[in-house]
Amino acid sequence: LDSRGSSSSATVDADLAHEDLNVAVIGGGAMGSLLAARLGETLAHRVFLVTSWQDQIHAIERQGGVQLVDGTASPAAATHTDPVTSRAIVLNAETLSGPPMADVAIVMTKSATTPQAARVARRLLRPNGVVVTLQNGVGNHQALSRELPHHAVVAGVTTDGARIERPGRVVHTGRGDTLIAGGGDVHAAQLVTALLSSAGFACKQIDDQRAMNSVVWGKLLINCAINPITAIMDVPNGQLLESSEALSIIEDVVAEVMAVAERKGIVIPFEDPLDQVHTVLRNTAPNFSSMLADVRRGVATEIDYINGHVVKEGKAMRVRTPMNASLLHGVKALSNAKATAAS
Ligand code: KPL
Repeated sequence: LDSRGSSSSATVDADLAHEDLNVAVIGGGAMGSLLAARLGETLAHRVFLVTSWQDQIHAIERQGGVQLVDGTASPAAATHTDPVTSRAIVLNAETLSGPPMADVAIVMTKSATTPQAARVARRLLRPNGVVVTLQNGVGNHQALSRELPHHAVVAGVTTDGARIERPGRVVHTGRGDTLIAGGGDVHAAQLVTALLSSAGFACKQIDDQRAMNSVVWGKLLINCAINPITAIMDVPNGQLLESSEALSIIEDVVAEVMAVAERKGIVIPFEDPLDQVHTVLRNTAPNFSSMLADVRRGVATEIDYINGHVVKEGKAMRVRTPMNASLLHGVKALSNAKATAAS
């Protein structure tokens, strides 16, 4: 565990029970909306979704909450199931006011905007509050620790899938696993694990010294193997299982990420990493990866924080990462072509 990851100076009030918490979810994309909806649906406490996406704010205010469609049973379920409206109060990230009221702030924004999200978290969190990152990419828990040195920081990863059907409505497209590591504050990690478990996520806490980097690199491996290929092929996750070319690229990507992680002394938290990628592809088969969604919307992707990070670390460690480099360049070229076509 690196030094920043374990630098939280606050410990969580041991009397806090997850049922009594006020929870702020920062970031109104698919996974942020899913968390707010699931937490608001099952728990008695107050859930706030903090976003600057105006259409999302208006839709949630109009509906009185986030609409949630459970499509986890089968792709067909997503089209036949009526949405439930889950209690969640929407807050505009740009006009926050009032005293700090959150006990837990879960950051769900893109990695590129973590510093801004951290400032929102600082504005919302009570003195003993906990900040959690369940974002894709590497370096988020360090960035949060820098901005929030007096709060406990918990890092986690999730392989659940979600997609925004329209502003204010999210589809839970696939069940996965959520791993939580406290980086020195075991009680904070316990609280977050209890919170997410009670909202129906298959959540497990891991506590060994290297846990934080381990869970983050585990998710990094999955994102490296799935996101850029789905973005380039323009297909839902499950379709990669039907393509021998995609499966062979995935094998190379996984081998490269494993080699870099090994050289860095990071233990990937899966018995069989390649099999884990296949499991995530099966569990989130109808899902459009976040990177494909970004490419389609013409917004910046997280490629620099995913395959780009592995390429950078590989160079520093003298480990070759040609497949990750190809995917990095492929996605960048795709985004540039989209930008040129739009201008
Ligand atoms: O994290 C994801 C993403 O799309 O960013 C996966 C797990 C691949 C689900 O789509």
